[in-house]
Amino acid sequence: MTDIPGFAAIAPQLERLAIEVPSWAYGNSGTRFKVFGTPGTPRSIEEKIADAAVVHRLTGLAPSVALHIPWDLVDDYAALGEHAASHGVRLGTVNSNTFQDDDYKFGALTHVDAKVRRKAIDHHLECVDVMDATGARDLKIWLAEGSNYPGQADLRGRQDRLAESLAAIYDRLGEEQRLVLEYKFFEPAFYHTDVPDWGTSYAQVSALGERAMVCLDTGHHAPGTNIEFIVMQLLRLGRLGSFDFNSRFYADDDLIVGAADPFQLFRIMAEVIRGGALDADSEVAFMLDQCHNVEDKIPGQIRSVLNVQEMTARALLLDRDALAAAEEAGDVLGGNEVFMDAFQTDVRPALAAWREERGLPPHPMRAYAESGYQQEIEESRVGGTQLSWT
Ligand code: AOS
Ligand code: ZN
Ligand code: ZN
Repeated sequence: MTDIPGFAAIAPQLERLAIEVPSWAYGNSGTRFKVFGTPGTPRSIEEKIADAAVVHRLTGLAPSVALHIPWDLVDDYAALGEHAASHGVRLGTVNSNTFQDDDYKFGALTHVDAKVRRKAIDHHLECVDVMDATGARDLKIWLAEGSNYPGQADLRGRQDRLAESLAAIYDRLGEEQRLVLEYKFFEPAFYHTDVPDWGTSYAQVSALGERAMVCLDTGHHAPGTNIEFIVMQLLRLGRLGSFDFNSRFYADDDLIVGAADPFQLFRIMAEVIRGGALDADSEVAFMLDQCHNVEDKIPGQIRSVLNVQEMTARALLLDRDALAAAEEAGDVLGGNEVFMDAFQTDVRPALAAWREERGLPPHPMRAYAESGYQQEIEESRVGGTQLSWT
């Protein structure tokens, strides 16, 4: 299959890699300056799912689609689930939204007014109803809450109210369901954010119970943060629930994962593997959280899952015995060389062969370009309203 030593041995773990794609990645998105419309953009959640299914069909890597409520609101989630199944994918994580309602200007789950908190809690309970209907396991919560000026808010009071609100949501979960709390160091609030870092998310979810976990979005850290250390620590503590993969040059750029810093993605995947998150019994969810502002969305998603697969394969090739020997011997540069050898391995030809063996196109990007799907949706999806990120 390949002349890369050890490649055949990594196949079982590689086989397990599944990356959930976000429904919002298929809609138009942009910055606060401009949202560019792209021909062929879906006009319904059904069309988003059809597009996501193309990503899975060509890569074998993306079997599920994350929903966002209320953007993906429908009357009948069982029917939506059947629609997904008929396209060869399933519905995944349900993402809540407390960032687009005027009532939440000064907070949602942390708001000083109990009525506003109740409304925000009720929204999450509705998300759990959706999960019941679709069979989703995870409720992912990202909160746009915080303050812009010192003195604007009581930091401690907000943290206490957050704990109470999260407990009310957690209580509603079924036995197989999980709450996953995402952290982000800033934006839209600029002075303080109520869940700014993994430590706060960890403290909050630990207080809830065993089915509450942390979501690590790779774009949500200050520049220079050692993200793989956080991955290691959360896995060590048994609280890494999920990843939101993307990449960033400056802030929360939501660019294609692995585009800005492939080496960082490799280092993250090395800790994922070291911490058992690719083992057969792992419950860690791998998701994309990206927006494709100027590139075509479907190939943007294909490129993304391929990038994760490539860095996973390289990280699986890491010679752990040689690494451990070098580390124990205090061989600084020897250990680094073992690490870099794995990172520098070009796994693309081996992965192309691996795909062919599984009946997948060896070059999914090329296969998409040649499939005619892009032209087809550009021609057929006229009329109606294209969906956008919000
Ligand atoms: C926001 O910055 C977060 O990354 C969220 O995970 C996500 O992008 C948003 O909630 C859309 O679902
Ligand atoms: Zn995210
Ligand atoms: Zn984000």
